[in-house]
Amino acid sequence: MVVKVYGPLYASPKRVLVCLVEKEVDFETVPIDLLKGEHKHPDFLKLQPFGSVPLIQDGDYTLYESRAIIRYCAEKYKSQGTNLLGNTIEERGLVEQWLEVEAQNFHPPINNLVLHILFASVLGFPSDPMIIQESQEKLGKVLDIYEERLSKSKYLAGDFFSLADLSHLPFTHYLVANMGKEYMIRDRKHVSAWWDDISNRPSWKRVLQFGAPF
Ligand SMILES: N[C@@H](CCC(=O)N[C@@H](CS)C(=O)NCC(=O)O)C(=O)O
Repeated sequence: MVVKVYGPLYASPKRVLVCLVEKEVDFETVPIDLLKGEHKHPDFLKLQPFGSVPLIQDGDYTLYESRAIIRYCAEKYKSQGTNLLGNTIEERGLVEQWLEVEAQNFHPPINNLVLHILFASVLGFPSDPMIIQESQEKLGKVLDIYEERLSKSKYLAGDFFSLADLSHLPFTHYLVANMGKEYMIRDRKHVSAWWDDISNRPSWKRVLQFGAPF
């Protein structure tokens, strides 16, 4: 069965694509152009009523929310590809903990930076310097905690690569490659080594080949 992934050019769908590559799951992509408003088209809203990507279809089964999708794929395809969930209940607990940290602590400030530095002009709203400054401060504090954690273990949940690390790839890539903020990673020795490790995985290099919207 081939999994269909909608919206492959954007960051949140890339979280799903890199998971599918790690799990060695065959997939095909369905382009959705956010700039043309295709995510608000009634046909798309029937599948994803909140009108955002990613969305997957695995046979008759439809699922949205990128972190729900990666949990589903890592569990469903447990016996193939990279184990992304840890080997014990305790390891799984730590994977879940750091996935939540990514979603609740890391993502809000980095998403604000991406929106206000990279996408404000394309999306047609004014970039707000106060939001940029506050978000950068918040993200710096989160990364200080990562630095401490990564001085004790190679990856976030322990000495094994997991969904928790993978979930950071798309938005950290924007920070490093497109926003002139690479120093936020490089100024922190252990975060920097972690980033080099996870961003050099063949899975992520393959996903980058899908390109970006603009
Ligand atoms: N919490 C959602 C967020 C998805 C999201 O924000 N997707 C962006 C692309 S990266 C999008 O579709 N933006 C258009 C919109 O929400 O109107 C997830 O993780 O799947």
